[in-house]
Amino acid sequence: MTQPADTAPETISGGHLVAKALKAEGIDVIFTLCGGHIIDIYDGCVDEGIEVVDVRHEQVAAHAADGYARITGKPGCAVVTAGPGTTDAVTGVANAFRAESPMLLIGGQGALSQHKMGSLQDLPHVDMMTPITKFAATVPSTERVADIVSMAFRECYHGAPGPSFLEIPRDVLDASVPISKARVPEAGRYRASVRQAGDPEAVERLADLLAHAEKPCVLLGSQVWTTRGTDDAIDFVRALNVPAYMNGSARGTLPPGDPHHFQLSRRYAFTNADLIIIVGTPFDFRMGYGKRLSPSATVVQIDLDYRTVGKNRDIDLGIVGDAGLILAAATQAASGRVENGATRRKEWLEELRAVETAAYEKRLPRQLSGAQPIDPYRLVHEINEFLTEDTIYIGDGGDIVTFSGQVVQPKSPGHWMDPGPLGTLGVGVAFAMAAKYAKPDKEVLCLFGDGAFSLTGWDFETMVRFNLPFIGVIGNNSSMNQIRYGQAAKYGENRGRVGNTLGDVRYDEFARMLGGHGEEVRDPADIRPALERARESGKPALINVWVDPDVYAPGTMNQTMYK
Ligand SMILES: Cc1ncc(C[n+]2csc(CCOP(=O)(O)OP(=O)(O)O)c2C)c(N)n1
Ligand SMILES: [Mg+2]
Repeated sequence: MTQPADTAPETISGGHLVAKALKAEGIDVIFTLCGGHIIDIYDGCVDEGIEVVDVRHEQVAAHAADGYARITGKPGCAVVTAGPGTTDAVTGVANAFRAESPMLLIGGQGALSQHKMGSLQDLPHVDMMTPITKFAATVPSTERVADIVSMAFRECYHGAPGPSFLEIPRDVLDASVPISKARVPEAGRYRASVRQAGDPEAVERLADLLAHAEKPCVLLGSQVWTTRGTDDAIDFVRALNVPAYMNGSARGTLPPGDPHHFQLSRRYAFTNADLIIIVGTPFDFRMGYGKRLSPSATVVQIDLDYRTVGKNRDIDLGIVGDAGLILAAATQAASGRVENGATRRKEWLEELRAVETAAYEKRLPRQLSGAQPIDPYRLVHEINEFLTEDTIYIGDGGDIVTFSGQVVQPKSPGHWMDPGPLGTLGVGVAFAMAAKYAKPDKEVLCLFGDGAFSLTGWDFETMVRFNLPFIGVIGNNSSMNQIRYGQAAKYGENRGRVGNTLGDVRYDEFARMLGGHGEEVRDPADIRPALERARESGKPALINVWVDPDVYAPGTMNQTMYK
């Protein structure tokens, strides 16, 4: 029996409930590649004013959601279809998992009514996603759609942030239910503040350690940016006169040239310091699993995740919580003391500055090299000189990005993006997309290896379609050089060329074909003018820079990443 129209309850479909829940979280864009299983979400986005950015590969959608989270501080969202759409996005979710980036991937699924009957694109998505997410679930009914989306966001922020996954069966998504039966959590009312202050007694102990330290140093890790603890970190290093090193997303916390900004003397500092404070970064391969810290130093570790503190290496003091809050509390606790140790450390800072300057001067001739083919050091030097305070820098590649890690210094906080510890090639175009979308007033520059670019480069077309100008630079050595080095070293030059050779591809022509700006550079003197012209073009741009294929980064030659 049908009800007369004027008494019929107001109904809402699953896709529209998804869009309402995204809106409640403050999300204004989804990154997606279409499929019949998910179209009702698009229709909901139209109603809620959420933009749909459609990409050409689901990996890019997931990386863009990760990038959006890093740039905005809000979770990112990617929406992909069932089966291959979801498997294509796995790499992006995995990257966000290792990088502690909060994002939600929504995947389609066959109808519940066809569960396990062999429906189109059916796969056990939740089983696949469980090990690489903080939360993975199936939405069981239309009434619960918005509720479970809000649950997934809550789970993204448990401890160190990370990705969540939801699959929504097609009949659940397409069905309409009375609005009164659906739980629709309201913006700002379904989760708590995630800022966690450190144990006050532990903070007092940290202040004590600082008061007595002669040679302290601090490593500001990615969580300093994740928790937006930049100002607290700056206050801390200045008030207590502590030399600071930065990694991952925390690069740029202090500007280059700041008296407490150090980069090239890290190993020396870790070997000679008496107090080492590690903030918001794990003892993983990037830290030599903690083995490279002086065995006699007092080691303090601060992290959002209880499981990270003390993992792989013993520590003297562990504090769980928000980097910014804890550093601010430590500054305050130490400032109350008659002697906080700050003035005593003048010589230590001078000692490190001398090591830093010597390392810089040793490398400078390479950075200014006029050699052809171009020395990669010259390319990354030119990029570093070109960056402004408003340029977001992205690195996506092997050896060429290893070079840039030593030379490129972002000029502002939150202006450095790298894949993180998963080391995923192919994040570049996606991160550029997210960064330019979220911050249209910023300039975005991405340095690619030619291998890395070719993994996801077709989404350059998406940048053109959505008018997202950025400056892409390809360090083109026609090789997967970072891998080639290890092969040549192990098997000899003759056998070292297996599986790592790329064509001499004109990526500048590829850019032009897709409606962007493109230039080729062979002479190092032409790098700067080409960068300027790309900036002026106002288009997505690729500068194809031919770099010397037989020059390797020191990190690659030491094979540091495997040690
Ligand atoms: C998705 C993915 N596949 C493979 C690798 C292994 N890998 C690390 S570096 C590298 C070579 C990258 O080549 P390119 O981007 O051209 O940079 P180059 O080392 O030549 O400067 C490869 C294949 C990876 N990290 N990620
Ligand atoms: Mg290469």
